[in-house]
Amino acid sequence: MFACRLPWWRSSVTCKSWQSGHFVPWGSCQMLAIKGVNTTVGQEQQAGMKEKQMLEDSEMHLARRDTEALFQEQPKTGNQYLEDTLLQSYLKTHLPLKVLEEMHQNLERFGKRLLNEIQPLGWECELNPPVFRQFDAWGRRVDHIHTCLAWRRMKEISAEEGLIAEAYERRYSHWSRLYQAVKLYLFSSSSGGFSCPLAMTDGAAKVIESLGIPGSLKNAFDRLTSRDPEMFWTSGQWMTERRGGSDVANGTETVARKQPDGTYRLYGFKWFTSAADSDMALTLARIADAEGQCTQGSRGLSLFFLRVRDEQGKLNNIQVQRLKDKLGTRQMATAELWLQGARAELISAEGRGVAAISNMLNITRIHNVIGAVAAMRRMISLSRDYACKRVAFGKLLKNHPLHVQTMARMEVQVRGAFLLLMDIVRLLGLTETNLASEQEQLLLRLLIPVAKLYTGKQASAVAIEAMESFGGQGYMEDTGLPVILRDALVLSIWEGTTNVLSLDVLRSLAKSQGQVMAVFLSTVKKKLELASGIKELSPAAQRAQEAIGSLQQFMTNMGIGRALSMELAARDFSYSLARIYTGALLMEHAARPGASPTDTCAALRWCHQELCPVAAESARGSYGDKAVVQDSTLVFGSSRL
Ligand code: UCC
Repeated sequence: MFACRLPWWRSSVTCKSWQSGHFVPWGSCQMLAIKGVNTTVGQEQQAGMKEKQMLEDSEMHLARRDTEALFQEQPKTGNQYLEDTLLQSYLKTHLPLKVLEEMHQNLERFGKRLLNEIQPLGWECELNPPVFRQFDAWGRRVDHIHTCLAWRRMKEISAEEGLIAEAYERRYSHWSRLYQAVKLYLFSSSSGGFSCPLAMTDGAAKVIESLGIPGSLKNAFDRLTSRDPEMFWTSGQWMTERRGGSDVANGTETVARKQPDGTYRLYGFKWFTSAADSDMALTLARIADAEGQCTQGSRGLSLFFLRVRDEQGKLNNIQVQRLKDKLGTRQMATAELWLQGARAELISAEGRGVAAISNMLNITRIHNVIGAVAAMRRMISLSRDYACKRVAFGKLLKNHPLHVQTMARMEVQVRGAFLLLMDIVRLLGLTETNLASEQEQLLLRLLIPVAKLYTGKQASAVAIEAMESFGGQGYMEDTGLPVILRDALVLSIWEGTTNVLSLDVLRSLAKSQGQVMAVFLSTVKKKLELASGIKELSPAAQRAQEAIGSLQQFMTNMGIGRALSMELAARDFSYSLARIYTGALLMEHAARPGASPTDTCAALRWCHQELCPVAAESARGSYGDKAVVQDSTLVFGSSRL
């Protein structure tokens, strides 16, 4: 019965007990022999029923016990704040001591709360996605979006932790924004998708604040920025209509009709409304004149505020058509909504809707960067822990240099992205407290789309790479790893795709008549000056200097006027800005007093990559007329041209 047959693929370790249906490792067969259990066919025929049963019982027992011994260790993280040495070194370098001490205490506490309370809730949100019920049992239309308890608890926790409030109370002056961003960064990958409504809530608060908090919006502002869970509201950002999400100027069909009391009623179809369970929303619509005519294009768009439900919970003349069936962010309800006379308030100047909502977009894009850095950090932390536990080919993964090399490459990426994020929220904080120079404001305008587009791509690449570092386990749903990947994949899509954001980079150049580039170059050069004087960093500084030279040469050759070529170069141009600026930040961090050799190593490695791809591609003729024809032929074949 126990004749050990070694499967051909595992000749040295395992054997199979086919009769029992259990997979018995090789060691178990030997143990049976040692115990004196008779396992030959002849002897077994003489055994009574009782003995046979005993034998089967012991086989079951051993099979299970030995299989259990084969279980792999689960990767875990501890207090995320305490484990994040780069975050801590950044705060230590930049914050005034008193602010640092207060923040440190609070972040340590928050790190514990994330581990013990918030992470399990986040997983609950993943397991219990929102459910849409259109009709009640009696056929009445209810359009109810049911969210789970954990999701609603996330909303309360967000208020308690001041995840929005912190940025608007400004108790740490310009450092408040950075502090809020750090908390959101720690919260993001445990939040079960709640980071999304928080992004839009922050964006809405920013828009209202930038309008001077008009009396009619005071209540909304107070609620969006409240620490009281009973008071706290979240907001949606309803921009995308059925003709698409990028070309807002031409795709928006929603019409606003003015009412005798000065309010408006909105009629239209919003095709992609995230966090549809939110309390309020900001949305774009075209105001119809007395004849019912609307101005088309961007100049016809105005910005509106609306409540989603009234005090009794009744929808504001809104019908939910359905929930979106998304690849990721499934914890969060994204809906298609019919606006059928939704009561709304005009909050921008007529025809200035896009300019007004761009305040919101810039904030949600920063949140996107936060989400990207957080996803990368979480994947790498889990992968690092796994590498210290998992044995393969006779040793821990951490003792396989090739495995560690792959992880180190990811680590360089997340370090760069993290410093870019910190620099942006530092600039935002200065701007919001009127401490930013004009140059710093221009730099912020340029860096937001650059960081959003670049870190979105990094997050996808790092999440996939990190998933691979777990082998097959990384692909298993119940490890929680695929969720992180799925949720990261949206980061390069929503809030503007990579190409749309590249065009926004060009928009910032055009609007400032090139001033943003002058500020960019002078800022980078200043950061490099420090690094150039440090021997270990000088090769990186040298490469960055060369990249700046190439970038300037490219811009001279191209000239701002050559619109088509510049548009073709927009993506590579934006990547060049991201790589050069991030390289400068890594060098700056490595040049500070008390920097470690690891900081230097990260800066050097970052600068080993092609820092100015736009110059390299330009030299290859990638932006000329010939390239345009070649691109088309490659994609569509000559017959379709
Ligand atoms: O809503 C969505 C999903 C929600 C979920 C979000 C959660 C994220 C959280 C992550 C956490 C993990 S998705 C929908 C997202 N949709 C977009 O992002 C739209 C993408 N499209 C664009 O960005 C386009 O480029 C548009 C809409 C901005 C283009 O509109 P226009 O009207 O054609 O553009 P114009 O004419 O160039 O700009 C109109 C005005 C100009 O100002 P003036 O008139 O003074 O010159 C621009 O300078 O708007 C100004 N403007 C800006 N200002 C445009 N963009 C900006 C900007 N980014 N910053 C400052």
